[in-house]
Amino acid sequence: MLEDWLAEIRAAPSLEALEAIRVRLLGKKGELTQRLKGLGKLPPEARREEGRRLNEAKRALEAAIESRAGELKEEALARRLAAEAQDVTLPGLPFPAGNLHVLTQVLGELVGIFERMGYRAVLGPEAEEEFYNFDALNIPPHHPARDMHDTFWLKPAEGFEARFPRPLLLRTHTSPIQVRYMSTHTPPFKIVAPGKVFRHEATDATHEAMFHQLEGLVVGERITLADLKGALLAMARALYGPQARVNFRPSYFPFVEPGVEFEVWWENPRTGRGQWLELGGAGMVHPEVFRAVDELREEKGLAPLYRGMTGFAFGLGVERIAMLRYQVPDIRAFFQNRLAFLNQFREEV
Ligand code: FA5
Repeated sequence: MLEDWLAEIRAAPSLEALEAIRVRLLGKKGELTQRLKGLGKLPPEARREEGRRLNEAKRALEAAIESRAGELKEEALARRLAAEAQDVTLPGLPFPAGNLHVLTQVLGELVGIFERMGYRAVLGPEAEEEFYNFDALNIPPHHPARDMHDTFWLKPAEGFEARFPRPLLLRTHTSPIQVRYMSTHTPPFKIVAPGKVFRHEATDATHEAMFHQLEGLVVGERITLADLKGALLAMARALYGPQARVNFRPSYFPFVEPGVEFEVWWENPRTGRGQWLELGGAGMVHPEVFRAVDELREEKGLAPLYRGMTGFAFGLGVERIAMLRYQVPDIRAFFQNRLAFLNQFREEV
């Protein structure tokens, strides 16, 4: 009898089944409990013998139930752990690697070319004061040159007017950096300044309301137009190879005298055909700009150093270079953020 019960306990398939067996055998009305209760009806000698046997059986059953319960609990835990396990060996989701925008790449290349010629790269603010963008560059109010730069004016948020006493605008060119740099630095020096510029213009295939320029400024003694041409020719050769040529056409910018527009002879390696590519404006720094800089320096308590200085400056459109190099027919493609377009210009890594 005991062996059958023990076998039944060892085979109990679940904790519930085990509990049912325990109640059936050891519960208040359980089979073994009944027999223990029945001991009193036996004669004394048989009672002792039977009592010992039944109590042993009871202990054996309790031990077996406890042991089986332990087994079942362990099995249940193992099953739960298996079911809830995370497979950390699954391969991760591929994360697309980004890359620099094509215009950032071209600007970086241009800056690198000039850095190798000893220029220092500097930056200026995109939200600029009217004074630096226009007045100090010899473009007084009502000067027609202001119309040519259709300007985005910034209005201070309500309550912040006192923080911005002077009118702010989105710079229409990188030339204000010339004035900012000279007002705090001592010549001679050579700098380039890359960055975004903004014009409130109707857009078309070659004009955007936001585009990029690279400004250059060299100031020292006896700087000439020939130095300017030499610098631009070195840049053109670095960009387009030793055959590159640079051409100057007379032009007008209030902050240079004489002023030129310069073009670079560019041979399309795919078609083998060449063409003049108009890149930007340039010239010798106007004495009025040096005068404005010295005035500003005196206001800041710095020595006026620029009277009688010579220097050249240039400012070129970066999109033009990228459009020709990569045969991009519409400047607006650069800023539409379509990956199919941008992914064509992945850098080699
Ligand atoms: C200027 O902005 C002068 N600051 C350049 C300069 C600097 C002259 C230093 C003398 C000395 P301009 O407005 O021409 O000049 O613009 C320069 C170049 O920017 C143009 O030749 C052209 O390549 C590019 N550009 C001008 N407007 C746009 C536009 N809306 N979209 C794209 N590129 C433009």
